[in-house]
Amino acid sequence: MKITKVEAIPFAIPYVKPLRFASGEVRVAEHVLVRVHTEDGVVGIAEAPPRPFTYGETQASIIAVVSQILAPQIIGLSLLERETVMARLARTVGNPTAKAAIDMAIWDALGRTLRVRVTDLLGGYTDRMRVSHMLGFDEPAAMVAEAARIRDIYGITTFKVKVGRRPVTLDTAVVRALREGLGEAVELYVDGNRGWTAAESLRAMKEMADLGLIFAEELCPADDVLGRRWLVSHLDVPFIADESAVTAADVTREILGGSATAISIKCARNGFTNAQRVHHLAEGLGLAAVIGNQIDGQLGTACAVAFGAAYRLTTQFAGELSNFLDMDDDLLAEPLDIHDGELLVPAGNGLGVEIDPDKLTHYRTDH
Ligand code: MUC
Ligand code: MG
Repeated sequence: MKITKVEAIPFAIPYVKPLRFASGEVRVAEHVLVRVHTEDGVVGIAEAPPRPFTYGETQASIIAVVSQILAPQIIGLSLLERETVMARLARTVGNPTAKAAIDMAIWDALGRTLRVRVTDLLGGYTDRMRVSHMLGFDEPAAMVAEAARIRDIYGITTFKVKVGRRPVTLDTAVVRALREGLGEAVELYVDGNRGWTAAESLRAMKEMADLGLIFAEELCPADDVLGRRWLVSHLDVPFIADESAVTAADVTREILGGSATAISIKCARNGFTNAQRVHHLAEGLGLAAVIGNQIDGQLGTACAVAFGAAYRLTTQFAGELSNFLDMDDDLLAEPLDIHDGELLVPAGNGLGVEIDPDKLTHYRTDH
């Protein structure tokens, strides 16, 4: 089970519908496919999505750190030595999605080697998740039409609405239009990606008090320490820490500091090994946890559903597993299929998904 090679392959797939939010926008999925090879001829796969506005990584930086620093430190280790892999990767600070993709590709290779699904190695709680769809910035009517389309085609009835624009009424009007247009049968929550101040956030939440929101996420920066604590203490819905709580230590700081009351778990930035740490911490603290979306492609989404379905806690709420629907195409040989508002964990060994070699040749950008 020794690791013999780690590849980092850049690819680019355009979005049909770019996603816009307070901290940035994504028009093309310029991700990195990571492949971990073993001496047994097994290849594990995962994808790293560069999000410079969230973690400071770029496609080029991910390739450089994987090939120049991280890969040489883990070649020769066994797939079973995942704690050793973690310790070696931790010698390099930052670079969360680069490290996460290596970790998840190792789990995939382990599942393929043992002929079991990763989701069963992790926890095996269930075989599916309810899906929540993220709606990027647009005019109210367009966002209602998009949500209705996603509901009608895929049966999705939970929507995370991007907010954080100024004036706050730009966004509160959207959320009101969604509630009026889609009715009480849908679940709605909002994510500000740090776009508002604490005072703007509270004003917006008061304006939306009658709209039955289930969560508010990262409305203002966690670095506005007292402001954020003040905001959270005035809310009557759980406040999700997303980009402010990447590691288990961050989660501890944000929660014990009163700056959040729930968390987003994103495999794209934690891999499975650190996502387990965050999950177990959340469970121990009694927090709600939502499987978040790093604007993942289908491979990243296969990772997210494998993790989310593995535990009771992460299946309590819909997981953000559908934004690959906004992409023009994908690398997977067999596309993921959302219906009746659910995504099933793919059935095969490891992550249960394969890369289509022709698609990879077409979309890779290193030749
Ligand atoms: C999200 O939940 O914030 C947008 C920026 C990012 O880092 O992730 C996405 C979705
Ligand atoms: Mg978020």
